[in-house]
Amino acid sequence: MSKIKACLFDLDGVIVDTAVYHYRAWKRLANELGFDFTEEENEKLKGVSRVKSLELILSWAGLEKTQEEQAELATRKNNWYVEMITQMTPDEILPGVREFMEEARAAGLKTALGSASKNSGLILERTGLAALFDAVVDGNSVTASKPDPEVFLRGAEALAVAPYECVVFEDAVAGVQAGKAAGMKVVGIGTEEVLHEADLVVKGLSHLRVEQLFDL
Ligand code: B16
Ligand code: MG
Repeated sequence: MSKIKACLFDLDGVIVDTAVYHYRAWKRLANELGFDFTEEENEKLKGVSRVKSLELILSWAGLEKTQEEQAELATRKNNWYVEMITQMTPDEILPGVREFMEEARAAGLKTALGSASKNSGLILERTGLAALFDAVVDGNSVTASKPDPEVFLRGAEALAVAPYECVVFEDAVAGVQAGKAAGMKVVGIGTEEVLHEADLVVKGLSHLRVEQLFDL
């Protein structure tokens, strides 16, 4: 008998591709401030909190801002981002996600979201996925950013299961590290080259069957 009892899903890059909206909004902010950043630099923002993302972007441009200015810039970016995600539809759910979650729930597994985003509620509502989650832990309820395990430990707690009974699904290196630091199994969504610390790597949830979780 397998010990796996729950699935903890990251949001951006696993359930939906909101990275493209984050990128557009951060780029618009950078351009308004008179600079730009590369797509390669943008990769470093994945899975990282809003405040930390802004700090990184400003450091790439060599800009220093006061706390008040930083708060205003983060709000400006978030307003553009929220404008975009408000237009999201269920068509933007990544391939195989709904089917995998339904299969997991039918197999008796519990499900939770473990995301750094403070906008996860709106995204789950717009995509119609909210009802498939037994618990949501996101940037509104955690203080430490991935690779700290807090978000996933809180997810296990909310589902009343032990960490070793959970599988984390993550697309970011920091997220894979957070899952491992929590003492959980981790399925990386992406490439083996980048996510080699995961227990198993697949291209997307359409390439995975729930029964494979029981062999991890
Ligand atoms: P927000 P995840 C993360 O989502 C994104 O990957 C990251 O780019 C973003 O800065 C972070 O959420 C915070 O998002 O500004 O909406 O609070 O991958 O942890 O689901
Ligand atoms: Mg992610």
